[in-house]
Amino acid sequence: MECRVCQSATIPWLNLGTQPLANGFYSPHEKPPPKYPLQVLRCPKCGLSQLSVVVPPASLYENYSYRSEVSTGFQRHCRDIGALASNWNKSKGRWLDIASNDGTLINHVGYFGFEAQGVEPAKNLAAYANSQGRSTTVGFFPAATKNFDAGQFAVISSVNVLGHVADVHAFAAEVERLLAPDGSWVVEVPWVRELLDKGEFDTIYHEHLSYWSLRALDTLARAHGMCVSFAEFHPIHGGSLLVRIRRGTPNFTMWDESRLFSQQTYYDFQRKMQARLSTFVEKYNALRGKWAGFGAAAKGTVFACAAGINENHLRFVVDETPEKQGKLTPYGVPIVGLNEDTFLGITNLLVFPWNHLEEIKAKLPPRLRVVSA
Ligand code: DWN
Ligand code: ZN
Repeated sequence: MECRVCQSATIPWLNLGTQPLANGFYSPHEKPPPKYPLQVLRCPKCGLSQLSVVVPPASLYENYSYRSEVSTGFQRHCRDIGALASNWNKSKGRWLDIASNDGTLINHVGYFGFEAQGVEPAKNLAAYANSQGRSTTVGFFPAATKNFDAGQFAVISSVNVLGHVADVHAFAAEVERLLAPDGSWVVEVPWVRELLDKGEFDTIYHEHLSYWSLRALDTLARAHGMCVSFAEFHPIHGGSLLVRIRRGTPNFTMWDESRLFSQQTYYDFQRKMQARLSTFVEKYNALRGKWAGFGAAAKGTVFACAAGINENHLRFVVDETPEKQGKLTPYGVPIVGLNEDTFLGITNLLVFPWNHLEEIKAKLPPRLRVVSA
């Protein structure tokens, strides 16, 4: 299979067998969701990793249960993005957020004087965003913006989106068409170097088609007359690259990503993944009492399936997202909301979204024994 960015031949490095869709929550009267193969390949030239199979996007995103505004950490992060772009595009103007979810980012950048709008494929989320006054067009980018005038946006953002896209060249070409001559494309992606260093195997699932290096982002930008001109590291989602892409060839020195090109890095990853799983199993077996989970996160599905967790191990999983409550996780555990009685009778709690651990801990009764995935 060819690299979707630079067309080099790829090398397989991880096989996670068959897995359910990570956000495949289902009602108690429905059948459990189907499983698809989950195999990862790497590009020896640009450092991108990608999945071997693309699940049709309509089945993943037309109704989507993940809501950005549930995390206050993400809300703060939106302000940081707004402040950065405000500095780059001092005369402000129009801002397009691609895959804008519930409109959390467009809501925040509005405070910086931008006239912001979103485009979002999930009908449920777009309807919610519009009901909150966050102007949102329903549809997949790039098809949904084909009738938009060229060159009209001072800023285009795609925060945690590019990893979900199969045809990244069609995506970049449409960004370039819509961007004002001195406009900025703000891209945020989880950084594959962090994924490998920290053994974040649970961020690998069917929605995430690509795992980006800085070099791969720059290669994509250059294929469309643009280039990376700024990059910053953010701890969000396990360690992300926040990048500014614009036209021309500004002076930017690439970061060190040499270990992406060594096979040893990929062997080491397997060891880190096994170590995380066995640490959990040891803690689970050592702590007596009743267990529940917190966070019906996509990454929680991958972790639970790899660890063999099911309804015999966890009474329920708590999640504050209204769309997820009342359903079952793809690994068969009921999802409940959070109130003062939620943890009655529970002694141990497995927090799946380790990326929000501190925010979640602050909401828990101090008597609970908390284990992070
Ligand atoms: O790329 C993606 C990222 C942005 O988000 C998507 N493919 C899907 C999703 O991944 P995830 O589901 O692993 O994301 P989170 O943000 O780690 O999920 C956290 C879950 O925990 C959400 O369901 C919300 C929930 N939560 C909660 O109920 N109370 C989270 C916090 C912080 C809370 O206080
Ligand atoms: Zn490549």
